[in-house]
Amino acid sequence: MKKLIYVLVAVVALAVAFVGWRMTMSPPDDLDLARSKPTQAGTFVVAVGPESEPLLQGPLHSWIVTVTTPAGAPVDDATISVDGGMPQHGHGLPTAPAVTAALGEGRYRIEGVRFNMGGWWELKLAIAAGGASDAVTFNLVM
Ligand SMILES: [Cu+2]
Repeated sequence: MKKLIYVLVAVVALAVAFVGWRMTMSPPDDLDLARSKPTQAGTFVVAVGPESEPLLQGPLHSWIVTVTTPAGAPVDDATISVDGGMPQHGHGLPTAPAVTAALGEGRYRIEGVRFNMGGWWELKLAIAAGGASDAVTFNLVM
């Protein structure tokens, strides 16, 4: 019985140490922080940016997403869904951001974005337009 308790204590201690270690991990040195890039299959080119700077940790903010074809033509009929999280912490976004307006010229406003802690965040966009769908992931370090 005592042995079992020792084992349990050791397992809990290891789990706590692992979580602590993950929380304090720094992002990879070669992390791609580009705010504009082609989607995974090259269907679209996407640019993202907060609607207002500075980007603060804590409050809700809006982002502007600009979608174009590889040739640079704006894509105005896109359906965009937003996902993301912190790869090193194993959790998703604290909110459920969504597109609230198509602004024309391939621009869309995403509202409800919040980064509630420091570290490496991923913002993942799934984009469908004109019968094609593709996805892109942006990295951010808060
Ligand atoms: Cu986190």
